[in-house]
Amino acid sequence: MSKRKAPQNENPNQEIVDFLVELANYEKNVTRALFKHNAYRKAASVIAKYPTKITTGDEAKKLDGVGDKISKKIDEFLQTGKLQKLEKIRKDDTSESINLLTRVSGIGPAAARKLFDDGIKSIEDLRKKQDKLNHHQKIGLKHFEDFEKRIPRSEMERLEAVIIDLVEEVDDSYTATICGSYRRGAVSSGDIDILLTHPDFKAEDGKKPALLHAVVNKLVDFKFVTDTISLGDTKFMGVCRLAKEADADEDDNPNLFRRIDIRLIPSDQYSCGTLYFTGSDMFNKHMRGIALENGFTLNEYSIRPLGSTGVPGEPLPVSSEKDIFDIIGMKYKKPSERSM
Ligand code: 8DG
Ligand code: CA
Ligand code: CA
Repeated sequence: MSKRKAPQNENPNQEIVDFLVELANYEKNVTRALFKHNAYRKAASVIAKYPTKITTGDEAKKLDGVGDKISKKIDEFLQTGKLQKLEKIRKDDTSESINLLTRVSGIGPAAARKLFDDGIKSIEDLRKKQDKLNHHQKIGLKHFEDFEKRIPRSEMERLEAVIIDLVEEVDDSYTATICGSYRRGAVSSGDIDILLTHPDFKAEDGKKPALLHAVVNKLVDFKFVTDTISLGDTKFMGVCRLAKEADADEDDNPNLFRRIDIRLIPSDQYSCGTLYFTGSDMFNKHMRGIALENGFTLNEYSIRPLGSTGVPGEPLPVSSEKDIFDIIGMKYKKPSERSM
């Protein structure tokens, strides 16, 4: 999961959206109140889509996902131009440090709190105390500046071409799809989310790690992958970068290190997999809700009917993402229509 989110487009309520996102991050990283985190995110998401300028908290409250407390905060912000709660959070060194530490790949809210309690408050402190970090966190720190930078779509296209070529050289029966924000058409992406499948691999076969490892080895041999964070039977997490083009100038070919994840998925689960890993995660939550309302349970592996007792049945056969929308009675949405 990448940590830097794309800036939203200009919006008449951008300032409200921004303070809600800031509060959401605070609740996730510092207080670890995930319920509040989700409430702020949901409100930010509906307000981001609201077409006209909101002038009172009551007006916002009519939107699904904006409750009493958030509508009061909107009033306070509209009337005073700021928020007491945010002013306090911003002045508080604890939350500032914890927020900063969680920007390192591999450092979650719990690890950040622990490091903070050990006296680590800055990236510089981290560099001096690397023995406190695990392998993933060390790589996250090593590439901290690069991982903070989003990947322009033009570079994503070049990354995609290199990956698809190399995968094909291993075995042209593979299918590889870059999912995440890139598949949704985003102008920039935080990282590279690759899904991989092969016709010889079905869920009933159990594990086939060799299919993943052959691809990873190829990417390493080619020096496209530069670091391995972790390699399991179905998931690779690592770092990659494009080779420098001889004639390119520094600006359009900065040749930065990028986070890459590859997941190997059985071919009969590929549609549920690409649907899930294309997101957005708000869209997934929304779609899972609709599935449930219609008696189905949907996750990254399968869609299953819920019996009258609420126990999921066997996975339904699906051969495209559209099949899944059809089953739950939802109008098909192209990847570019899933960015909520
Ligand atoms: P970005 O990298 O450009 O910032 O955006 P993204 O591609 O949409 O986000 P991501 O964090 O890389 O996650 C990729 C997709 O995975 C996301 O769009 C939907 C799905 N996903 C969820 N929940 C989670 C989760 O908790 N962790 C991860 N890794 N992926 C998730 O729906
Ligand atoms: Ca990701
Ligand atoms: Ca991504």
